[in-house]
Amino acid sequence: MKSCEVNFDGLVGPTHNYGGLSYGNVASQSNSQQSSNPKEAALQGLAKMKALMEMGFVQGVLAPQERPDVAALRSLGFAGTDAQVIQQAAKQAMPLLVASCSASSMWVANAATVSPSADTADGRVHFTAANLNCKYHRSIEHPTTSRVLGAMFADQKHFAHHAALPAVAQFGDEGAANHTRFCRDYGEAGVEFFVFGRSAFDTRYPAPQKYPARQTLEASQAVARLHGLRDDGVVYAQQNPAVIDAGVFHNDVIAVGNGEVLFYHEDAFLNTEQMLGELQGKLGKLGGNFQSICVPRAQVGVEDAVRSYLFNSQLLTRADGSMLLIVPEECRANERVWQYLQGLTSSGGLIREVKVFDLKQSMQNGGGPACLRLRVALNETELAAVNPGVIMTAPLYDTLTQWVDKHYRDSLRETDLADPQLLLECRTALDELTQILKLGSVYPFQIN
Ligand code: SUG
Repeated sequence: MKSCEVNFDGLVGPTHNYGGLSYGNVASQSNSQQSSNPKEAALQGLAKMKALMEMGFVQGVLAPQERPDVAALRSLGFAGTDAQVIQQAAKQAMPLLVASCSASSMWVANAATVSPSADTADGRVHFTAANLNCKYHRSIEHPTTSRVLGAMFADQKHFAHHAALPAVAQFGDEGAANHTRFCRDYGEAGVEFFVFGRSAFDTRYPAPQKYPARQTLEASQAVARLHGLRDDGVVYAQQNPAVIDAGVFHNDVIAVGNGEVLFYHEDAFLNTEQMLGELQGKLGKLGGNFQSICVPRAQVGVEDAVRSYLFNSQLLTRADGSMLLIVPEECRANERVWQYLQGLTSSGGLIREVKVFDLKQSMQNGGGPACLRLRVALNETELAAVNPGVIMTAPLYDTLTQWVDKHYRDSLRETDLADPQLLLECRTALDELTQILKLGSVYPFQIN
């Protein structure tokens, strides 16, 4: 049976703003308080989805969340009508209002970890929503994420959904941003590669000194157990703590994998040789031929990688088996990175083409092409079982761009977040969106 990898991209929500909420994420910190353009952000994301669809890839869309999250504010003691809750929070605790307004659910690589049916014990596709518990503004995403994923992948015969792990730092889980899968073919059993930043219970593993390591080994192991993965089909590796301290807050900022290929920076991991050997051995047992492309620090430094998001790219397999890299505009703007990419594609190696996308609105919050998509490998039967409303088509693209034009503002500053009208705009837009994407009732304002 034919299988493929579907990219479900996060649709940017109407409250996209620069809150400076993510300590350890250089872009989020340095663009804090700038004016954002939610309309442009959503259209940039949609343009990428359309381009991939037109290249022949199956493309999906994942809905944004209701913001401000009034229920989250109520749970922190603000009371009264929704408008009063927002206004009190603005007066007494602006950082909490900003967090409750974040459109961070757009970075759906952090929505969940997904294991394809060929890897799991019960032969279903497994999803574990990420608790994102390192940052308050992200920790409030998972209940709605679970409902949205449930509405997209509803058929229990094919899809199994797990609730987020316990919401404590020891089980900090950031989803697919620290997870890659290697395989010969998407429909065959593969090797799932879990990268963690620290161990919560084992002091032998080093930890970064400056910035938080968001993903723990114990969280990754729990996800592998929940999904029923075989020991032979799993490799764990530790991120180099020094690169976390240099701003690599997720592994997908320093490495990307697809098919039989890992594209990574020389400084990305600890014990790299051992890790590569294990990946080669385990994929080899499944008949695969693991290959790695290491970007030397002498050519591209970690700082250039963080600034350009070279590795936050989408590595895609084309119909002829060759590979394509989707990178953000910032890669072209960086001389060393662009030179490296020119050399890479002209060397006759696996990666033949680079395509550049303008995702500046998201990039300024530390979200590149890879952050914006959740990968789900599906066979034909499973793909047919996905809610068809969320699969991108030319008419859906047109409808969504019109929807964005109608509902989104083209400028948003921190002071605008205190305007209760923004909540009404967001709810009106999302109510329409659930009808467009045929999701049913998934948002708190639709349920309560
Ligand atoms: O969690 N930024 C996100 C970016 C997530 C990128 N995802 C991946 N690498 N997969 C984060 O740090 C910034 C929000 C703000 O500052 O307003 C933010 O949440």
